[in-house]
Amino acid sequence: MAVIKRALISVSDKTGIIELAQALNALGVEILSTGGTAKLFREQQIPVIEVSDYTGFPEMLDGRVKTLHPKVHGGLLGRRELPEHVAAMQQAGIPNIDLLVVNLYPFEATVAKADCTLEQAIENIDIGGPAMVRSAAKNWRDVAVLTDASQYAEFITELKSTSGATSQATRFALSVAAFNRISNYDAAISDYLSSYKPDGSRADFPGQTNGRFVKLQDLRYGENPHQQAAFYRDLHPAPGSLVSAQQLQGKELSYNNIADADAAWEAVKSFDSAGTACVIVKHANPCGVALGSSPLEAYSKAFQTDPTSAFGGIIAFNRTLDAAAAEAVSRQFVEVLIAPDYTPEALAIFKAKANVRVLKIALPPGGDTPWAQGRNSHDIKRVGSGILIQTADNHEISVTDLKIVSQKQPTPQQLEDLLFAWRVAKYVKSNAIVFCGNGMTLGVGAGQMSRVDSTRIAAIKAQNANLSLQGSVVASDAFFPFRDGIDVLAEAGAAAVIHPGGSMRDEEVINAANERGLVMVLTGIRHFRH
Ligand code: 93A
Repeated sequence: MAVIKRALISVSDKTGIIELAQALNALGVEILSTGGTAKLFREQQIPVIEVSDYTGFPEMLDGRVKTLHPKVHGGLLGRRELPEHVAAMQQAGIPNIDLLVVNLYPFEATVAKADCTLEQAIENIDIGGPAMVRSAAKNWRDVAVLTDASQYAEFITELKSTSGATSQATRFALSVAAFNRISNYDAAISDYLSSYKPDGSRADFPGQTNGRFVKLQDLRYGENPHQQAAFYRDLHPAPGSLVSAQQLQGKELSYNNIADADAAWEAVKSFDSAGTACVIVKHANPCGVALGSSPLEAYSKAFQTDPTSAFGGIIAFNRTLDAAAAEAVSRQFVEVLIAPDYTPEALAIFKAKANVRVLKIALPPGGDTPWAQGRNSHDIKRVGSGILIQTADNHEISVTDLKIVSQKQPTPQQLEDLLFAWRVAKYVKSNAIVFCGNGMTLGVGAGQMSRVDSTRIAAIKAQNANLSLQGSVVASDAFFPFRDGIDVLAEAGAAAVIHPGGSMRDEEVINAANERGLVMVLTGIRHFRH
């Protein structure tokens, strides 16, 4: 047990610091503090010694040098059990400092502001704070270090029960937390600075080369029960992303639940401007997507696409879930439900189904800063001992981007359905073929090695669900390399097709469309998803 006799407190975030200082004072601990912190304590009649008085060296360079002094670092780093250290410190007149309480200049909060300049960011890089935290955390056998206000309450409780001492286990845990904080802090600085090009302009990519993650939870297992897994979030998550989900009820989320929930949520979010949408996902692929005049209608249509696959699915809505839709959803086996909000009646319906995981995620607000948007727009994929990084597939098309290449012209309704099908195809694993009509998917072919097989599968799925493909529209995530895919979808009953174009055999493919009396429009961009 190490009894605390002297503490150095230097905090930017003053939350809870008075209570901590009062508790330390009551235990007879001498408190040293930097300017702003010391002022606050004096105002509260808490006895405090200014670090500058303690070291005999004034704060200088606009506070850039406050605590960078041997009397501070020696006091934190000296080992109590080594006679040489004790003797050296005595000779230099350096007393022990047994507790360090520091939270750092608010760098992350500063750069999160939309109008933050490079100069403001630089001024908010803390130097003395992290240096002291490292000294104290390195010397955890003798020194305790607090780096966040959330740690104070438990710490005070421990001190009170031991008359001002800390255990070795506590000090070690605090040391680990301290190094964690420092490493995240440095990553935030390095991420931010690497978003600048040498000429001082902002680079969109690559920004997050030092991507750091914060563990949210350990998972029971990974994709399979013999794999270990955990869930991490970005250091600075994008608003409205899955990591900000609030679980309102249900069993613990599994690895596969989380992966599928993300796929469903990202897809349904993309229909925000299109209206009320429902996306049902199985094994990372949408097996039903639909728009409706209500959540109930959207769900009923999405479910109709592939009722067999929807069993045990992940279901996401982009609007508040009401009782009518909840009632309908609760009739099927659902693993995870996601919506921006729920009516109390809808929640009451799920209370009876205690296993269903119900997640609430706020839709992203419009006014995200460009920096935050850029930072969160990267996809990361593991390959061997490396990673692949790319900007996310954020491309959106509108009617004016489409090139009509068939003799037959699309009707306005067909154009609307083609755009809907195209948006769905973006969220289906390649090769993706999506038959749609009337704002709903009719057949989804996903993840096949050949486009023509995906087309066949999509048609079979529609047949299995007793949905007619007569007059339907089709989206293909990439171009048709041969006419065979066109022949299959025409025979299935499709009347219009949307795809990127750009194949060596575009002419053959367009001729096939004309021969079959199909409308064909090209997007000029593709949406591979692997
Ligand atoms: O400017 S610094 O990098 N130089 C220092 O020597 C130093 N020592 C403590 N920043 C320094 N600090 C930081 O000051 C602490 O990490 C804390 O965030 C802040 C508290 O200042 P004040 O007590 O004046 O409000």
